[in-house]
Amino acid sequence: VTLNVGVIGVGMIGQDHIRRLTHVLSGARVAAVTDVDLERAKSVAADLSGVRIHETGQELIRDEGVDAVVVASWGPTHEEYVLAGIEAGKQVFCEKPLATTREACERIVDAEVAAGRRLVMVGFMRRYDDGYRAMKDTLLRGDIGAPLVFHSAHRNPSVPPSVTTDGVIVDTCVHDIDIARWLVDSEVVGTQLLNPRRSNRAAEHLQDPLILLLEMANGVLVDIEASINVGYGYDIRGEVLAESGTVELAESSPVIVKREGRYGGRVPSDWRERFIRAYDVEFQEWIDAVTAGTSTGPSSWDGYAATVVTDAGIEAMRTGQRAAVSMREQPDLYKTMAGSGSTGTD
Ligand code: NAD
Ligand code: ISE
Repeated sequence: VTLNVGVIGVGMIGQDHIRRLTHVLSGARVAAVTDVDLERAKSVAADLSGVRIHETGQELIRDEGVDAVVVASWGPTHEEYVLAGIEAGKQVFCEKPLATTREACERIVDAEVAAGRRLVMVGFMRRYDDGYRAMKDTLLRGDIGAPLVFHSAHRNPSVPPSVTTDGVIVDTCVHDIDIARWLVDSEVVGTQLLNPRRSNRAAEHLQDPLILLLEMANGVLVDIEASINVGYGYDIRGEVLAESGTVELAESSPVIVKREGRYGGRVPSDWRERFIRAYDVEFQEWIDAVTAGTSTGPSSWDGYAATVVTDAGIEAMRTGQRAAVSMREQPDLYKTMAGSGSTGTD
């Protein structure tokens, strides 16, 4: 059985996902694409065979030849497509963030609960990364005792001029927030934003780097350093200090080269290179689950939980004060979550 997938938004990650659905993974094919930039949709479709081009995302979702939908358009547009996917009863893989505000995420959670079954998976691919999985296994085994502090650094080589400081919290820190919830198995209850000395490499309007502090319900403290103009590469770092040891991500380079009295390895150039395997594993799990008529992975609830924190992070930035984080009661639909990417909460 081949799953016919429709892709909404064929920019950087949309094209990367189309490549993996077409050439890397099994059990799926791209049946339709759309983009507000129709010329871009046409040029992407030209490299594929038998792909329909739709003028709108809504039209693509209604296409009877589309079994499941990938939403890879800009964050503020996710809500309308995820809601339409749920209404059509189709499984939706939505790139992060699920939506850009708490209210939008709540509307999605409400619609999915009303549908009575899980239809949405959110693209928090770090949960499928070998490094983070090994960290989680170490913590679950209790080898180093209970976690106390999680240091997370998220460094991009550079960003387009359109990126704002709010966007860094909503689009970049959201990964660290999700992985913090998953690793230490607890919800965020408060957040603060700290502004270190600004990098000369950053555009005038940006606070770069920034530090977002998270207080978890189980007492763990998380510091997220987001630096988006480091120049030297795409560098994702993570270390958990626990009661009797630490666990941290290793460098991602598969080899170390020694020459002329020095040693070194490659720093990835961007997220596509750093998380290439994680995206593959994430998508294969989604394809397999959807084909089997089940659901898997980070849920709308996880998307909501992360965005509630990014909303609070923006509030903390505006006020300069700690912002409390409160979530609504978790609906039963999300209490028994299937799939290796899912996590329970406190
Ligand atoms: P991009 O700008 O390269 O591509 C987005 C595409 O969506 C563009 O082609 C744009 O024309 C199209 N688009 C915008 N609004 C649309 C609409 N209403 N309907 C249809 N198409 C629309 O951006 P990107 O870097 O590919 O990011 C896309 C999404 O993927 C964002 O939500 C982003 O946060 C997420 N993303 C996730 C990761 C990850 O690591 N998981 C990495 C990059 C991007
Ligand atoms: C981008 O949208 C991603 O999701 C990348 O994983 C992240 O590193 C980057 O900061 C975001 O802009």
